[in-house]
Amino acid sequence: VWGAGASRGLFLVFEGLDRSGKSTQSRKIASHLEKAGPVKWMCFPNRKTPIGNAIDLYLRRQLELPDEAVHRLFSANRWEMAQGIVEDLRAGTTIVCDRYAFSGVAYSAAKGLDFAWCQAPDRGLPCPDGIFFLHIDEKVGAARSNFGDERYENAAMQASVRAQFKDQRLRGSVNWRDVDGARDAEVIHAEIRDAVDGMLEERRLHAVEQLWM
Ligand code: NYM
Ligand code: MG
Repeated sequence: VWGAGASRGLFLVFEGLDRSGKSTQSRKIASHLEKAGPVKWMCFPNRKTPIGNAIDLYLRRQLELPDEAVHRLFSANRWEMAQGIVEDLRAGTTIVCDRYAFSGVAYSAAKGLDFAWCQAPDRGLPCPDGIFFLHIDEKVGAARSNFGDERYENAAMQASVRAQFKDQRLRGSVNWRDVDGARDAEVIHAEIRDAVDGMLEERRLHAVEQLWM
């Protein structure tokens, strides 16, 4: 557990399937929060680190890796940022993050890896103050999807990932909110903004906790 304080930053995570609007919504809330103080936007995978480079090659099908190995790389890519996240939060910077450990588990478990095994390497990471899960149903997803040729960007995989995201082992012990992602972007943003403004003062009084511990 890392120190609480009235001035610490908030750690907000956006999760969902590919094309669910995470990038749009995470950037909108980051701009909104910038009016109140320093904000950093980040995403996982962070393709810029050496581990992230390997993940990027894997996703673009230029590198073959066993499912177990790439799962550990995705997790390591979060761990290499973890200390920096805690330091930023303590220094008063709010962090808005596009995908985190929840994607890590959902995508790997969707490939058939054991759910608890997938969760284990991310235990102990900084725990977000809020997770906004942008839910889109099959039909909306199919209508929106203009999938590229990255791995996982196909309807069968997305359906399987969607099912994994429902698992209580992901949602149970964290501040998880389902957001209907099928609506107009401004309407969704207004709902998220109200939720975040409502949690601002309350969450800061809590220490930054450790995920799934
Ligand atoms: N992904 C993302 C995983 O499989 N495991 C993880 O831990 C994370 C963070 O990477 N299809 C997958 C989900 C996406 C892909 O992410 C790239 P994005 O946000 O679509 O660029
Ligand atoms: Mg994607």
